[in-house]
Amino acid sequence: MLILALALLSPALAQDEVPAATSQKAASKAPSGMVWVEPGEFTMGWDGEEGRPDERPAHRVQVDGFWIDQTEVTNAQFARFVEATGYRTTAEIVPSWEELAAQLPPGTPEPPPGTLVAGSLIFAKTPGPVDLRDYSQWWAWTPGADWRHPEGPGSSIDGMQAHPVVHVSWFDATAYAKWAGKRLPTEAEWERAARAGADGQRYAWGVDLVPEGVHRANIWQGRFPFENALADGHDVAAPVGSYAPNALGLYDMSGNVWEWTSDQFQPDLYEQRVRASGPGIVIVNPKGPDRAADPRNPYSRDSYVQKGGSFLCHADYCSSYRPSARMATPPDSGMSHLGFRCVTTPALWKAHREAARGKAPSGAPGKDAD
Ligand SMILES: [Ca+2]
Ligand SMILES: [Ca+2]
Repeated sequence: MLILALALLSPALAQDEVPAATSQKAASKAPSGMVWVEPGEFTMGWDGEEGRPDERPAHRVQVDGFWIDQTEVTNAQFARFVEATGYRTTAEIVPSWEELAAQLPPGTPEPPPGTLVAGSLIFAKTPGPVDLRDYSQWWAWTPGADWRHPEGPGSSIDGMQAHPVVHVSWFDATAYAKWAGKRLPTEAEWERAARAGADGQRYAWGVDLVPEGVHRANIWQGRFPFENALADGHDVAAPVGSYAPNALGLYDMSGNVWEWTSDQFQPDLYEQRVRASGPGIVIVNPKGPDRAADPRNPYSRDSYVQKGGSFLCHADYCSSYRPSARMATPPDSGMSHLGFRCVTTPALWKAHREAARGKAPSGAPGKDAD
């Protein structure tokens, strides 16, 4: 089901240079709604008991400083982008057979003309217990579902301006980020921001899932995927910022909706890294590989990492609200529990502001971003 969409070429991400500004200066000049993450080291991945093979081994990573959105991108924010640009999301465009075939086993017969339709995947509770290995039982391909119609035709985002935008593909998220003078975070940047200095801990806030009885994330309680006990107060996505932030002031880095990153997924990536660099070596500004090797999507060249888990994550099922947990889907995937947030750097932000003012690009003499 996750491969029902476009297999377009990946647009190149904006490349920015290591910021020359000091951390203090950068922190004091944060773009609206963003916070500064200091350059530094952290432990990426997790060797603890809940850790899945693709989270191992934990290894030391260093990333440059960057700003990151405090919240997931909201419907209101995404609407401004669409109004300004006329952008149409992947879920609103009928996929072509050529694009779809590239993600399917060779020899898959072409469907009859007119049967490919625009749409997205919507979560639907099952009537009762199901085999949790078969996620097709709780995901429904829904023609007409898109970011403005999150539950399909007839639904709307009226009154949901502060909810995270969903049904956005990686292409959509990347396009929004570029328009906003930002980019998607690398997986390393995202995980460093989520951990917020709490190095080597199971959760962004410590070692207990519900410390002192206070829910710190919008996830799933009860029996997945048919009975949600709602102990955290929300059945599906909540307005951004409904739960306490982490130590950096970032909301919903755990739960609510999954968040796209700029990195391609390979399940043994961390083993490869450590093998290539040697044990004990700090890996600087890692980025994903050039192409994915995703067992969930074996015919797709591209599959991008998502982080943070969602309102569907359950302690017995995936526990993906841990900062080290990894998920991935092809870049054309839209789902009702998948959104994003952006990062930017002093260099990238300065270039954006100059472009907005119609000035010469970064590097020209006499310019001043502020
Ligand atoms: Ca919940
Ligand atoms: Ca999230």
